[in-house]
Amino acid sequence: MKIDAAKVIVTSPGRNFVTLKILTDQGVYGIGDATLNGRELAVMSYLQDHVLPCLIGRDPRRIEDIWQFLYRGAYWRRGPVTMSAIAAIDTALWDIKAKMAGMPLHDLLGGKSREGVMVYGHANGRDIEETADEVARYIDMGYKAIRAQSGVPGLTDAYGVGRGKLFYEPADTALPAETIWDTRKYMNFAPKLFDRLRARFGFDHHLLHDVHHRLTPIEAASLGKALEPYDLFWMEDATPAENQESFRLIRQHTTTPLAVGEIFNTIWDCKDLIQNQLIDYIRTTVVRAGGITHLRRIADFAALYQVRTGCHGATDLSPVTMGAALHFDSWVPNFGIQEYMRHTPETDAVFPHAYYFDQGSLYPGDAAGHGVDIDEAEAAKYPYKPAYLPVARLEDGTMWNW
Ligand code: GCO
Ligand code: MG
Repeated sequence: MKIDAAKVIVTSPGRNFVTLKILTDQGVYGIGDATLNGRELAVMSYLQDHVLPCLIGRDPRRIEDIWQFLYRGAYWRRGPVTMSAIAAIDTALWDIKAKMAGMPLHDLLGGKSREGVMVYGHANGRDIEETADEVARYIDMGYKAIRAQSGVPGLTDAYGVGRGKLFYEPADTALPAETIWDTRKYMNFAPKLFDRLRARFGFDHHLLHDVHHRLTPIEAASLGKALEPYDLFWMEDATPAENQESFRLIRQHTTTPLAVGEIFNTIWDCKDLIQNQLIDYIRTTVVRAGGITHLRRIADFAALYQVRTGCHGATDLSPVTMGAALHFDSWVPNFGIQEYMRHTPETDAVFPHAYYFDQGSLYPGDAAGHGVDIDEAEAAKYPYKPAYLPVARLEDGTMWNW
C-alpha cells in the first residue's frame, strides 16, 4: 500500500481552516487538521513545500515510523508549526488505517472506555447577569459542565467575551486588535461572577474558568484560593507555563484544580508539570500536539500521575480535530472532559461529520475512521481571509499576554 498524493485545502467558512487530505493507491483517503490560528499559511507551506514530497510512495500503515521520520528527521524539533503539520499527517494516517480496518478509530485505539464524552460549553456575556443567563441556556440544553467568562467592569475587552454565543471567536481582524488588561480589576471581579453563579444555579453543575495566561504565579495562587468556595472543575492557564516550575507556587496555595497545555506541542512541554503533579488536567489536543500518536503518549504518561485529559476544543480546532479528539476521548482511560465550542453551520457543511451532541455529551459516531470528511466543493466557496488573534497591553502600554 502506498501514499499516492496529498493536498492541503485552505478554506474560511466563517474562520480559516487548513486541512490535509492524503490519498492512497487503494482508493482510501484520510483527513487531518493543520489549522494554526493566525499563522495558517506557515503550516500550509511547511506541509506543501517541505513534508508532502517526502510522503509520496511511503506505506501509510507505518504511522509510527512516519511520525518519527518527521519529528527526528526535521532536525529542528517541536514548535507549533512543525507539530501541527505532523499532527495533520498523523491524523490522516490513523483515519486511513481505521477505514482500512472498517472500524471507528476508537475501536482501533483499544475500544471505548465510556459511552459518551462529557463536554463543557463556553458561556460568555458582557456582565455577570448576561453570563448567568448564558449559563442557564447551557443548562437547559443538557450541559453538565460550563465554562463562564464575563466582561470585567472598567475593561472594554475581556478574554472569552465577544463575537458569538455557544462559541467565542477572537480572531476576526485583518491586523491584531489591541486590547487593554488590568489585573486588579479582574482579580476583584472574578470571584463575584462565581459567587453569583453558585447562588443562582447551586452546586450540581461543573463550572470552569479560563484565566488565559494573564496572571503571575502569586496572583494565580491568590485567585485560586479566592475561588475555592465555588468548587470549580478547573482554573485554566492561570499563568504562562513556559516555566513549568512556576505552577509549584500556585499549587502550594490552593486546592482549585489546575488545567494547562492548550498551547503545548509535545510531552516535553508538560513533563515536569505532570511528573511533579503540579496540574490536574492536561489540555493538549490532536492538532496542537502531534496527532493521535503523540497525544496518546502524553495521556499515558499523565495517567501515571492521575492527571486527566481536557482537550482544547475552541472554534479554531476544526471539526476534523474535534472528531479525532472524540475517538481519543472515548478510549483514553484517564479522560477528564472535552471542550466543545460550536462551529458555524457553514463550517459544519464544509466538514460533514459523524459526531453528535446529546444531553451534555458528544459521541464520535460509528463511521469507519474518525468520521469527519471535507466537502471540497463547499470548501472552495470560502477563500482564505487573513485574521489575527488580539494582543493585550497594560493600561500604560506595556505588552502583556493575551
Ligand atoms: C480556549 C482557548 C481559546 C484560545 C484560542 C486561540 O480555551 O478555548 O483559550 O479561546 O484563545 O483557541 O486560538
Ligand atoms: Mg483556554
